[in-house]
Amino acid sequence: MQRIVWGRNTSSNVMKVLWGLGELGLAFERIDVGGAFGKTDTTQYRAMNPTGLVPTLQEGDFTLWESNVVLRYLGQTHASGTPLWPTEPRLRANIDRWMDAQHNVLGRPMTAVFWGLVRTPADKRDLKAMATAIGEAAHAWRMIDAMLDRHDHIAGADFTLCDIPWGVHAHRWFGMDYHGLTRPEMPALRAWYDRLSRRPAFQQYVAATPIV
Ligand SMILES: N[C@@H](CCC(=O)N[C@@H](CS)C(=O)NCC(=O)O)C(=O)O
Repeated sequence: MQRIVWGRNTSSNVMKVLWGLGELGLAFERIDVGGAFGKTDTTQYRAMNPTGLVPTLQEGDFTLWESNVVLRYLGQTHASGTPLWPTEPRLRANIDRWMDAQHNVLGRPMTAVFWGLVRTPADKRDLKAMATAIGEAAHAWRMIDAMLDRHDHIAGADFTLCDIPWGVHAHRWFGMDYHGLTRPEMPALRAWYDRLSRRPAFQQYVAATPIV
């Protein structure tokens, strides 16, 4: 079955799907759309994904978008009942909530930090808004640091689907020093990030792409 990921590889939401596919050892083709590549406002793309955002996954005649939903779908179809995506309802719900929290708690401030530091020239930055966003992002990361103080991964001892969305953003959080980000120390978070950095699929689909 042909599997296609539509989306530029510099997008955090595309990276989640690529990393997930890599963890599962699933073959796919990727087509650059979005950002400078454009092509997301075409009739053909909007028919697949009416949001006009990336990523979009195509598997044969099935189409899916929303990165965390795509991860759950891949977990369900290729890793159900494994530590990555267990079937026991409470274990799964725990993983699920951390995936939602990435979008709902970290998403907005992290986007503001990233756009402010990486995609806005230094003389055009709104420093007050940046400081607020960094504080809010740090609050979200502290939550994760507290989990990682208790176990090696966010939901428990094992690497699970919820480590992927947070891990993509951890790469930016720890990689934005170059752009002038100063962060509060969070040793457990840093140790987890170092563990993720040893995973081949993370290296290939997240770490190898410049933060731009
Ligand atoms: N909730 C969506 C958000 C998707 C999203 O915001 N994608 C961004 C890139 S990270 C996008 O499409 N930006 C416009 C573009 O790249 O052209 C998801 O998780 O897939």
